[in-house]
Amino acid sequence: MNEVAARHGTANARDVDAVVIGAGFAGLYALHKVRNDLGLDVQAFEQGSDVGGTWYWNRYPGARSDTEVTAYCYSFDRDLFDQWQWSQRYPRQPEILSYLDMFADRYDLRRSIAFDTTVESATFNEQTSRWELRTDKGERWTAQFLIEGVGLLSSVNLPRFPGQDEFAGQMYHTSRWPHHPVDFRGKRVGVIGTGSSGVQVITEIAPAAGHLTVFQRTPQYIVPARHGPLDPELLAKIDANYGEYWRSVLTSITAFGFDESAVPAATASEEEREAVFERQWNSGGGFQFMFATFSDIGTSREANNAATAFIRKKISQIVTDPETAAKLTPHDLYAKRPICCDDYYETFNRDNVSLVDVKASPIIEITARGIRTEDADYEQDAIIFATGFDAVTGNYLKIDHRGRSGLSLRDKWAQRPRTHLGLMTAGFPNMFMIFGPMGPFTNQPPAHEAQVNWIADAIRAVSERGLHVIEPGQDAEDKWIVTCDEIAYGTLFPETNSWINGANIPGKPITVMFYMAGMGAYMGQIQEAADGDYEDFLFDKQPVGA
Ligand code: NA7
Repeated sequence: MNEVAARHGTANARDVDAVVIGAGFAGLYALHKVRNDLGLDVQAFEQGSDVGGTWYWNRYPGARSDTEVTAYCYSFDRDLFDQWQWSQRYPRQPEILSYLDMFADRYDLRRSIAFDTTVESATFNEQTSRWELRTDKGERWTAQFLIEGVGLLSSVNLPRFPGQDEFAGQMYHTSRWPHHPVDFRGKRVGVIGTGSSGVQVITEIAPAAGHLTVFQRTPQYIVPARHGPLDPELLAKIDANYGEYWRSVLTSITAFGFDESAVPAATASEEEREAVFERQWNSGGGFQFMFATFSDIGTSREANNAATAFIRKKISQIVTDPETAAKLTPHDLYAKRPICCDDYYETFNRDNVSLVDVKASPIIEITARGIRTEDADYEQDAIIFATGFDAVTGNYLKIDHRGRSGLSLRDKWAQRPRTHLGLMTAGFPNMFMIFGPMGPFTNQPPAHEAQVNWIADAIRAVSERGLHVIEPGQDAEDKWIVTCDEIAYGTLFPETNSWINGANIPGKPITVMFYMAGMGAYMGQIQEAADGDYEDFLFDKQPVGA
């Protein structure tokens, strides 16, 4: 223990080369990479009692990936890809969690993870150039490098309605679901929220519930998923040229592994457009509907209108009660995270399902017996909040980060989050984010791998130079923000409100939080940063005497 550490109250701290926060897809790969490949001494922390991240927490009925699973997995280990047999195209939560369990065992990761442990603060000590961390267990750790895979969609958004604590029935949030099965048979169940989680839980429990009441604030465009077995042709294609498949994922826009359209909607006649949308509706997939039909659904108002007109027509054809169909029909742009779910609109034809428009008649209170809107009381035995997350920045800001000169990340990001490449933020040396703000808006696992590989290369670059610290220059960060804004405002996404721009959380700054040019362009950007000898970054050595 050196004198500086003792001065800073880290006398009882345990020192490691790197700390990883989070044991989901991102954190597990980061731990493997920096511990097993780079050979660093690493400690990881995870709030949950086991590995899995999103797939540990989101255990609600119906929870499943809506990304084709061949691209919703790790790519770096070909044997693992070949050995693991997925049961279907969009696996359910337990299967994905088993995959991550197996991954942790395969690489012997658990021995380096402290579970049930929350990192409360991370302070950069400029005298030692090390991060000092405090956990909720009162432990102190120091590390040269801090790598955070804290989850893009993980910090729970639980609205507080007056009277909420008085409710006498059961109350759940989709992302904090109990580990035991919940029996809704014969019960009156209310679901608040109709995003990706809401639509999955609604369609799954509707057949069992006595009566299901859906409290919808904003209708969304929902296309079928078409769950089913994996496509043998796709598997054969991947098998024949594994490297090429993953290259195609990483050079695409969405990183989903499907063929994206290069055809603008305006070049097709109305009949051709209709046929393309119909084909995609029948083969399923939300991102596919947005990106495999035409190239400009997310950027051209006309193309977007064509897609929304098609989905609106489907809703009116499927939903038999015109009043319910009208409530389910969105009239805004199709420019949120695209959702897919089988039998969603069909569910509203069931006698035991009803829909309440809480924009027209807001929820004013939760009583002992149920949900009270401005117009009516709805008695419930159980209420499910499917109200989403304080996305992208939520979990970063829960940790009290202090960078150079005591700069607080909460202060730095008060108006909007700022990063360079979604990976680092100026003034917070050696702190890496996996899927930090202003990162790519894509399927996550392939992007996690690319980002972690970049982080590992950056750590290597620090040690090869015989130095101690890397951090982005302020100019580079400023330019990246301008780039992200320019690209985002060339799309339709800033014109709708959702977690993508922070508009789902009252009081949160509404701002661009992604690099919207796609995975291929993003890969180019991070590659250029490394190939350009990190000229946008500042390097430093460890202070003398540290
Ligand atoms: P989302 O997509 O943010 O959806 C949350 C839903 O909850 C959405 O329908 C909201 O309506 C609704 N909501 C939120 N707060 C309220 C209140 N106070 N009253 C009524 N309704 C409310 O979260 P998900 O968990 O479904 O999915 C998030 C992502 O996780 C998903 O996109 C995937 O990438 C995985 P709103 O639309 O805001 O009017």
